[in-house]
Amino acid sequence: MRPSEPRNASRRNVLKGAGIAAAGVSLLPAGMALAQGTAPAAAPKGPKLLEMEGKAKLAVLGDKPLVAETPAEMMDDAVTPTDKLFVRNNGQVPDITGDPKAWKIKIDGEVNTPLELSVGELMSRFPNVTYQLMLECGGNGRSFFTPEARGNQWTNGGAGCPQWTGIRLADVLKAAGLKSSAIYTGHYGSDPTLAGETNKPTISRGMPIAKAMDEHTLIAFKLNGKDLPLIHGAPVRLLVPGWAGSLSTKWLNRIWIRDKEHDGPGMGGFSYRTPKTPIVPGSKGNDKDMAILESMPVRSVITFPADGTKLASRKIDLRGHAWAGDYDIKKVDISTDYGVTWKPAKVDAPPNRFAWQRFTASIDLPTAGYYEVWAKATDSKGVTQPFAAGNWNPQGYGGNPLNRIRVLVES
Ligand SMILES: Nc1nc2c(c(=O)[nH]1)N[C@H]1C(S)=C(S)[C@@H](COP(=O)(O)O)O[C@H]1N2
Ligand SMILES: [Mo]
Repeated sequence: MRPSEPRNASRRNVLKGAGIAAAGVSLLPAGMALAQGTAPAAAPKGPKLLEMEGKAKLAVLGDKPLVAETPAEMMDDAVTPTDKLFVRNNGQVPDITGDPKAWKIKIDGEVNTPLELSVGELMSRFPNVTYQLMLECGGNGRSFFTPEARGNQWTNGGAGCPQWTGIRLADVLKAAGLKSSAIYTGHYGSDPTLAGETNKPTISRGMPIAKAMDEHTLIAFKLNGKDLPLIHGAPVRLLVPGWAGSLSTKWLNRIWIRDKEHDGPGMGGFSYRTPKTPIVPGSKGNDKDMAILESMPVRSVITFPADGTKLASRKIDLRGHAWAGDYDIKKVDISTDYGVTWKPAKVDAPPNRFAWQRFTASIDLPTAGYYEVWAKATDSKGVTQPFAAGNWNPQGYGGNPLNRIRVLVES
């Protein structure tokens, strides 16, 4: 099996921004030959860039529905700025007007006291908390699968770690009183489907009660200290850090407490599920052999320098972020010789659980010329990133090969 090349790398070359130019470096030519032993990247075509008020020029992966990822070099901020946070819609953006504080959400099903609370009541009745929390699309890394898996071809940019303010879902569930029959949640938002239907959910996922009761699982109304923008789920959304982003329902209007695993759209078939027994890549698979994807896998992204950078010096002050679903990062190792030797990067502690961790490394390349820099993170359970996306599945979940960038040292 060949290692996964930096996918869409030539595509990303188009994105080099002012930061790179300011550092006195320019770009490798688009379509530059890759090092011996690696396969050429996908056809070099520039990405469509997002043009939306309040959003940076993210790479558009689809426009109906709108899906846009954050290029690796735009993931460099310690706290993801709102304009750089990726966007993933499954349907249309709802038309929401009126006082956001009057917006209501319903908690019903296996509870002693079904609740219908306005956002204003939620804010005043329960403690408001702020954490820096990962939001990561379940399909992040999908483009690294061979053969291509069905869905948006995310590289590593379906992820971000901004600051979220909200109330704990646990507090609301305690107020409603969970019955002993409560085992799972089912989430509903107000977005019309792509076809424009408003009488059925676009997507409706859920989680085991234990995850719902985690103190970091929020009903969020602020993003980086400001009211949630409409595109990110205003007036309120769920934020279920560490698990597939699809659980973090935007435009939230109902949480249904179930006495069995939830069965809304996005819970069955090959959606957000990975094979219990590895299947032949490219095969149809059997949806009876699939298990729900819960915690997201360990991942690292080099955010500086950008892939394809020409460097004036052999010294690189490398930076990146690593994260691992429910777990912390134990170490990140860096290789500049295709994985023959590895050196540990410095890894910072997270500001709180479920936040990404900064890694830095001072690299001294032995000569001028072409190098790849590889990063490989290991989580607190000792699970590390593979060399190639493994456990292939039809819809491409769990693709987390080590991260690779290419640099050319000119002197
Ligand atoms: N109501 C609703 N909530 C939703 C979605 C959606 O299509 N509708 N997409 C989900 C998916 S798949 C992801 S990855 C995250 C993305 O959140 P963002 O667009 O704020 O980055 O929202 C989730 N919440
Ligand atoms: Mo997603």
